[in-house]
Amino acid sequence: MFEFLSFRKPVASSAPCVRGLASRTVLCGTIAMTVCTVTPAPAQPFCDDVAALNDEFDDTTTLTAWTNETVVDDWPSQISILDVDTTAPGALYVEPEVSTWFQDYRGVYLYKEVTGSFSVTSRVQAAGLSSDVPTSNFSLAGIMIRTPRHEAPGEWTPLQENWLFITTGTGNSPGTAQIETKNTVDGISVLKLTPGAIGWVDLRIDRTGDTYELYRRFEGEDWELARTIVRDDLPETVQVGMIAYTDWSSVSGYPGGAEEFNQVLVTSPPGNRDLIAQFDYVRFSRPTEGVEYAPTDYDHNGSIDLDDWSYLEQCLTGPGAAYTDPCCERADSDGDGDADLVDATALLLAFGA
Ligand SMILES: [Ca+2]
Ligand SMILES: [Ca+2]
Ligand SMILES: [Ca+2]
Ligand SMILES: [Ca+2]
Repeated sequence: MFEFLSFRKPVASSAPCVRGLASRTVLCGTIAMTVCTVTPAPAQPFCDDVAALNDEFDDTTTLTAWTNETVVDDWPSQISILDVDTTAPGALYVEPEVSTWFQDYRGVYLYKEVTGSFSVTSRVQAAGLSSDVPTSNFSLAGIMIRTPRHEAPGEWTPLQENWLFITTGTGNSPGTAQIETKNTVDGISVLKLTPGAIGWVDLRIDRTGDTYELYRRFEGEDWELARTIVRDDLPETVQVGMIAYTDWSSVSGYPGGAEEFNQVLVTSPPGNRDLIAQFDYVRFSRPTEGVEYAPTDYDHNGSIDLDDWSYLEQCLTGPGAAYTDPCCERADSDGDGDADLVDATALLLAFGA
């Protein structure tokens, strides 16, 4: 924590410090000094490397850290309104145009790339434009993991989509809250719908190696496993992010199938878009429980490579000198309390193995 002084005339002032900073006033003769207190966020242990991808959506500028899947490859944006900490304070707010994530169809997707095993959690609300639950079928929002793919519209080929997701909103029963999970292998989707809940719902996907566990948590309840999916075809580095889509009837009624639909923007009317999606946060972490890592997979990402050397470097203490950062327990492959040449040699031998 540190403090700084701001000087002003001794007049009443309602906001002497910039937004969010605590302040107290000290009088020095006729000069009033405002002491502004800055409390930095707690330092992130460096072993939680993916936590750097977290977004609490309380800063309008963080939107640029997310890649918009359609725009980056020159497809039409299917977004009507999108902002962070603006329409909905502390949240990412998005209203999608007519769109869907099914088979080769693509909807709104804002993602980051993540390597290795991880857990992603988001707090999501999917409402209609003027109702608690959307009234157009398959209007949902949630989190998706996808095999990276970059093709301009003219280069597009069918049956190449590989992804899985969990969403909240309404599916085949418009106006009724539902949870949807969907697994798409080479452009063929298998979906499941289960009862949902109105309002904010927590969604989570744990990726451990090739296994994906999709969870949902309703207000005041515990996490419940919605679906387990095993995919050995997804690459080590995947896209992870937020999806939103609405009004399947208008999508399916558009002539020409996915290839034609993905290249146009269907506005409403004649469409019936009916989704307001809000994301309170998206948080990432490395799995810590129930996962076995190789002794020299120091950064716990499932592979042994130069990144593990970088990890060890941050911990090197020399023989017999104990490390202090708890993250360095991982870099102590022989468990003797230090990170030294023995631990470095173990890594080199694992490279050659
Ligand atoms: Ca938030
Ligand atoms: Ca590693
Ligand atoms: Ca040692
Ligand atoms: Ca050691």
